[in-house]
Amino acid sequence: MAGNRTFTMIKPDAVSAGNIGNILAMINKAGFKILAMKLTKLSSENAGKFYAVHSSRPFYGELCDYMSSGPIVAAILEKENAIEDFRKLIGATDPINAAEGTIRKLYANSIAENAVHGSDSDENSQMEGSFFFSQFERF
Ligand code: IDP
Ligand code: MG
Repeated sequence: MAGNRTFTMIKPDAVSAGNIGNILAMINKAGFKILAMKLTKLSSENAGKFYAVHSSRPFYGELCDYMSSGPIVAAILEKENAIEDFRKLIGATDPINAAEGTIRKLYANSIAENAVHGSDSDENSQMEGSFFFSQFERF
């Protein structure tokens, strides 16, 4: 249903630090239901496609290298007001500016290695979910 789904990734820094379980627990505790989930890895080509919207930004190369540097967890989440509520749960892009108790405040290393992704709109959530999951992999 429109407005009730978002797409997330637990990024390579958080996976390698052993924080998959902690982050999923926070996601569950905040009331999100997991509709699809997998441990996977982006090739640098696919990282480039996923983040094509940022291709003109100065950090694009660094972002693609980082996002393809190790395994990630990709997931589709469901909750009322999912996009906005999930952005609140993860906190600001730069952990220095993230509110206390948010995922990024607790687990992000830096503005670049910031532990999690969260979609910023219904349209992007649809596109991002479809990037990783076929209709047969969603519940
Ligand atoms: P968001 O993830 O909070 O939506 P965006 O501005 O969409 O932030 O940026 C996408 C991702 O690019 C960020 O999550 C972060 O990993 C990376 N990024 C954003 N700004 C910078 C920067 O100034 N330097 C390095 N990496 C950045
Ligand atoms: Mg964004």
